[in-house]
Parts: sequence; structure tokens; C-alpha cells
Amino acid sequence: MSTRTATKKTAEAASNNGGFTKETYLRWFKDMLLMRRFEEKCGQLYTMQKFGGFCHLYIGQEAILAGMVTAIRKEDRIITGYRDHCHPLVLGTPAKNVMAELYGRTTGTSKGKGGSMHYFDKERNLFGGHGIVGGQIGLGAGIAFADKYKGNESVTLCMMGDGAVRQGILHETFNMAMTWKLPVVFIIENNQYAMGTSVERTSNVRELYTLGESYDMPGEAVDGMRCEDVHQAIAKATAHCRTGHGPYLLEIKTYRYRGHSMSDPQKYRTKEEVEEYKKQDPIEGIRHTILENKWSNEADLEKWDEAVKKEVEEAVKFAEESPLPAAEELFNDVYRTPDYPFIKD
Ligand SMILES: Cc1ncc(C[n+]2csc(CCOP(=O)(O)OP(=O)(O)O)c2C)c(N)n1
Ligand SMILES: [Mg+2]
Repeated sequence: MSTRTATKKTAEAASNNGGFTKETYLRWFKDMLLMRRFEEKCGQLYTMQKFGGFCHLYIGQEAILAGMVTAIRKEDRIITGYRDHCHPLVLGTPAKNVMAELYGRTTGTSKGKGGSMHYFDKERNLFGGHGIVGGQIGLGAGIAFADKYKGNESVTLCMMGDGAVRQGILHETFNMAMTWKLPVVFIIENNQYAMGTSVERTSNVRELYTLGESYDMPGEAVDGMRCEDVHQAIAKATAHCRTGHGPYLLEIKTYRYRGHSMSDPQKYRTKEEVEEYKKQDPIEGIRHTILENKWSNEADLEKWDEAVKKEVEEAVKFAEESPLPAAEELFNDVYRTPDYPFIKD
């Protein structure tokens, strides 16, 4: 039997904020502000041709990561696609090293060899940053398999876009992950578009959380503009995995304010549609709750904003002053075994 359930905002959650503390709200606010300001700066720098390659911004989707990190444990693992600048930030990787990676500098998180689409941070259990749409789905299940095999208590959060779910690997992975009851939460960040293609144009199945039903995988839809809802859904899904019940599927409904990447004329949607979503902005929502409960005041929140902007400016300075890698660095850290594939036995 499938345990499909739809998203519900309970009356209780609406009336008392779901029992979340002042500290949690302030953390959500700070985390989202850092993501937003960091990426606004990325957009400017990219336009100024300060760094090259691709650049996919997460602006509008921040409540997903903010709500997720307050619900998971340090030992849990995260893997995602190429819209990945904010994942290291919210996991605590210093902004200066995240920025240096964009600039391709030695002080970047992957010594400048990963760039915008390939953020990794081993210490913080971030397993990328993957440019192949859907490539991370099988890898995420593989990480969860390793944890189950070793008897670890970690859960893998395997994040993907609404476009990625149309890749065949999703179905093979769902089947195996359910058969082996792997501790993995599959998270679809449904921002409604895959480049310029809307969910409606790619399938009759528009409620993406129902895609797990053929495999008896429990799933639900979540309001991705609300940190509270994301936190609660992730807490429930990870608890399900950690107690040996196997995978869980979350479709988190969200929206990206910017284009798919920096070179997107956005002919597939109207300005009015974007403006409508901005009215639900998660940062504004959390700011409102903080002020309403008198947990802080306008002046202090403004000071935080200034401090975050300063942190981002310092990150840019650090990146620009950091050296580019030497040519000899090119083949280092490519394979686990340094001389692969030239191993002699
Ligand atoms: C296998 C593969 N096919 C096509 C592409 C080109 N491509 C890059 S992003 C993208 C859209 C993916 O959209 P979605 O999964 O919804 O993620 P979003 O960009 O919305 O976060 C496509 C088709 C690719 N990178 N990899
Ligand atoms: Mg998408």
C-alpha cells in the first residue's frame, strides 16, 4: 500500500508557528540572507565577467535549504545538481572559499577545479554539485547504500529539479532504493521549469511526489516558500529513513526568481508570474514573523543585512586576491588512486 499524503498546513502549525523557537527563526533569517546576498553578488560579478563557466542562481528557493539544515544531523549527507552555490554556505563552508571556487582559485573548496556547478565539501558531507541532470540520483542512492552497509546512522538528502525526474535513472534508482530500504530522502525542488520547459509540457503527471507510488515509496508535497513546512517535512522523512523504513520522497514546491542561468531571455513566463511569487518571498515571511513576535527590531535586522553584505564583499576580495592554480595541479585529485589508470601489478 502506498502511503501517499498531500501537503497540509495544520491549524496548530499556523497558530503557534509549529513550536519553532526564536533562535530557529533568527537562524533561518540569517541563513537565507547570506544565500540571497551572496548570489545577488554572484549575478553582478558574472555579468562583469569576473568569472566564467555557467552560473545558476538559487534566488527564491532559499527556504528549502534553510528549513532543511535545521532538521538534519551533522552526519547526514547532501547531494544535488548544479544550482549549488547555497548548499555549502548553509552547511557552514566559509563564504570566502565558496566565492574563491567560483573564481577558480586555489583557495576554493575544490582548489578552483570545480567551479559553479561542482561544489563539494567532504568535511560537511556535501557530495556535489553535479552538472548532468539526474546524475546525482543514482549516486545519492549509492551513498545511502554505503551507509546502510557500514551500519551508519546517516541519511542522504538527494536533491534534484523537476526536470531531473524525467530521467530514466529515477525509476531504476527508486526501485532499488525501495527494494533495499536505503536511508535516502529524494527531494524534488519543483521550481516549475526545466530551463524554459514547464512541468505541464513534459508530463501528465504534475504532482511529482506521486512518482514514487509505483514503488510504494511514501511521498508528499511541501510548500517550499515556508521554512517551517520544509523543516517539518524533512524531520519526518529523515526519521522514517533512520528507523530503517527506507526511502521517502518530498516534492518541495518552489520558484526561482532569476532565469535558468545567466543567459536566459525568460520568454516562457510573464513578469507578472514572477512578481506574484515574489509576494510569497520566504525572507520577507520570516522577517515578518520575527518582527511580529518582537524577537528583534527593524534596526537590528538591518544591521544583520549590512554584516552579511560585508561578509560577501570580503569574500570577493579574498577570491580576487587568491592565486590561480599552477598548471601542474591539473591532474591532481582527479582519481582516487593518483596514477590511475596506469596501475602496474
Ligand atoms: C543529461 C543532461 N541533459 C540535458 C542537460 C541540459 N540541462 C541543463 S539544466 C537543464 C534543466 C533541468 O531542470 P531542473 O531539473 O528542473 O532543474 P532547475 O534548473 O530548475 O533547478 C537541462 C535540460 C544536462 N545538463 N544534462
Ligand atoms: Mg526546475
